[in-house]
Amino acid sequence: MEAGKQSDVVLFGTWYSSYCTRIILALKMKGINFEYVEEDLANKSELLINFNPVHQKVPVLVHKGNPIAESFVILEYIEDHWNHRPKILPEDPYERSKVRFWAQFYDQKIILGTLPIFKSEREEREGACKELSKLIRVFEEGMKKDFPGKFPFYDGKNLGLLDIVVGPNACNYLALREVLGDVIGSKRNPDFFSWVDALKDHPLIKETLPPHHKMVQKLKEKMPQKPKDH
Ligand SMILES: N[C@@H](CCC(=O)N[C@@H](CS)C(=O)NCC(=O)O)C(=O)O
Repeated sequence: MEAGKQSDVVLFGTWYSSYCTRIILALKMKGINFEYVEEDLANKSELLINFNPVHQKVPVLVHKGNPIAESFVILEYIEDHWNHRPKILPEDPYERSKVRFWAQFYDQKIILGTLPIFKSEREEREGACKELSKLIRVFEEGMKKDFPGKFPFYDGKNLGLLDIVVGPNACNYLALREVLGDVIGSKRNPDFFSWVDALKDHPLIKETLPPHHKMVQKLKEKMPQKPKDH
């Protein structure tokens, strides 16, 4: 942050991180003005490390000088603090618990389940794709059971916690396909991807997601480098 340029709400983020896009979506949805500080993760700022000494990761939201780390914690803080604006979570405690459960499943199982696809090749990659597709199927079935008649439950207007958690990550699936081929998509998981396609058309998501070509470039850079032949 530059001296003399202080806002009540400051987000430290990295443009290609879907964890950070979640926070931008929630702030925009609630109409909260904020200052954005772009972090270079290869050369993190001292401010970021001071604000998030435990994980040293983005996103970090600083509100009136108080740092908040971890995207779920930040989303819940935004919901608690600016509680009069459009709601991210349902009112009913049991409904809230189900939303939180599936949001965590998405982070802990599906996002992590994508990593082996990057790291593997040929048959091994095909196996990793099948495993990911199975996890997405568990998610699809769970959502149908827990939110009967509502999945894909995005109502075309308001985004809820699950849209905010899943959208910024899953909406990049076309970039992933451009880099790795037909690894994920509606052929294997039609319900999930029809929801993701609807989310991709939401105006707030459209204006907030990084451009497709930049995402493709970033994914290519993130691919493990093969050793060169001598
Ligand atoms: N569990 C964290 C994950 C955040 C995360 O993995 N951030 C990545 C960018 S996508 C990061 O800052 N990585 C830097 C590092 O690992 O050193 C959250 O939900 O906020």
